[in-house]
Amino acid sequence: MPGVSSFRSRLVRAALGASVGILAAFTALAVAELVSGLVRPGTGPVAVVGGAVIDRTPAPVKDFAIRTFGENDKSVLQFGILAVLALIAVALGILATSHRRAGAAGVLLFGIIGAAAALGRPDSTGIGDVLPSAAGALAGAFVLCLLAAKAVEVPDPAGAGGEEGVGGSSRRGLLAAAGVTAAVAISAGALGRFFTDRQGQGAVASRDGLVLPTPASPAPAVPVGVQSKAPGISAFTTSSSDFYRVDTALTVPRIDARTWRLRIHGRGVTRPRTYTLDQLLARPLIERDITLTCVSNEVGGPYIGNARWIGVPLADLLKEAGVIPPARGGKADQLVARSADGMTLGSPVEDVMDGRDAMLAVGMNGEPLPFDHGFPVRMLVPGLYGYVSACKWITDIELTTFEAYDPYWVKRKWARRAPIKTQSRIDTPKPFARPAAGTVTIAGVAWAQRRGITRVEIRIDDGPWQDADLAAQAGVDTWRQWSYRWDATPGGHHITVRATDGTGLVQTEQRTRTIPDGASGRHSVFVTVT
Ligand SMILES: Nc1nc2c(c(=O)[nH]1)N[C@H]1C(S)=C(S)[C@@H](COP(=O)(O)O)O[C@H]1N2
Ligand SMILES: [Mo]
Repeated sequence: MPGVSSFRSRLVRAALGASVGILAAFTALAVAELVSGLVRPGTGPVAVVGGAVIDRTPAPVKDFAIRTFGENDKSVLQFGILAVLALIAVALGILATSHRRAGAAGVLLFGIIGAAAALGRPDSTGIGDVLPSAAGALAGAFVLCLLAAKAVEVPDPAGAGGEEGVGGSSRRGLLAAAGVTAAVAISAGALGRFFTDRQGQGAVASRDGLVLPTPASPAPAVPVGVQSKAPGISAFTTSSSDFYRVDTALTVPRIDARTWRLRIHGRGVTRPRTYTLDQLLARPLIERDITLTCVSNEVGGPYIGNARWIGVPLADLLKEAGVIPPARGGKADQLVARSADGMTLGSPVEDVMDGRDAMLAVGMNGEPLPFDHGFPVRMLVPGLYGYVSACKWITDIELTTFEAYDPYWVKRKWARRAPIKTQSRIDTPKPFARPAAGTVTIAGVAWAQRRGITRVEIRIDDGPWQDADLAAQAGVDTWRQWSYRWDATPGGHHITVRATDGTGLVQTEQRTRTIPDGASGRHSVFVTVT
């Protein structure tokens, strides 16, 4: 049966080609890992292509990814990239068994894509960043050609070649070459990881060795009564490990505090300066409870947290640099913060200098900032959403104008100016909970940073608004807890909350999306009382 036999032999060859393709791709990634580990960690092809994908993802899709995958969104992306690469590797491997040059050209094309992505990264330091992708692609193409040549020598197992002789030796030759390749690739990859980790260890050591000075202006003891006793309510102070994380960094920057620098320059800066961390730490530090909120937080969503931050007052640094706030005739109205990973965020200079506790934070909940939250230094401006104020891994502050420059998110259609909207959230009961009839405690948080919360009301179904009990207010920049004892009757009920802020404004009923300047509307949960 020649038809069956040739079909089988084609199948065998395809399977060999596919394996060769996967091995070539693996080698390419491993060599790229080694080179990036030696040259500059974070410039490997998966990292830079992932970064490019994140930057080009339309805001609604990004929002969807954050919502759906939460803080795993980046693992999902990395897995997706690897899955796509594997499929292409299989295709190129099969192609290479008949058209070796075309297969190799395909691998090189991917090297070019990786190199272009590396150059396009906002934190690219130049042509050296293409090395990992270039070296990986060359190694991959070489392995593909070598093994594809050996694979085609392997005869059809069902054919006349037999088990011994030519067939056996070519099979052994392919296996040996594949084995050596795999061993070399695994070693290269492991060595690359080692170099990358070693760089990270310098950063870890610098963090471990950092002792935060006692703040000159410590935060007042957290007032008694800010924490409601209602079971199921959020903690008043969010622990650093529970604190939400939102950023575009595929791999979290690990910066060595000993080599870190912050530059302050730009329009109206008469005395530009560069600071080391020690210089910042030698200044009088403040400690404050501040609630940070993400503009991507849906009504009722989790992207809000309250921590105790230690930092350097930013307005003082700006004054020393010669900056004058716009209201007093200053030339710059926008402060653009840049991070080590190339992020840009723009805050109104007026807000930073109006007396609020805008700071360059070095501590979070009594410890140096965690890497995830911006070690060694991040910016915080109470009252503004994170994307226009809370630059993590900050390295540069440039004074400019809103007219002259649009930072990262603004280029992606988010608002230039984004003060935090008055909002409230029901923490308990959870949506679709089935509490027993009788007294049910409804509780949650409300926030209107800079304005504070003066009233929270609860409505059951279409009933009247009823005042909730307010926990103590720690300050205008923190959220405030509330609770309400509900005499719950059997059946399905909608619970809705609304807050009133310190200006007397009642949280709007009008629903808006998160883009362009934050979600509005009222949080409501449905429960079935049994
Ligand atoms: N370097 C950098 N800083 C950043 C971001 C980022 O993507 N990169 N995201 C901002 C956004 S959108 C928010 S809401 C806050 C979140 O800070 P957190 O992750 O510490 O909670 O960081 C801000 N600072
Ligand atoms: Mo955000």
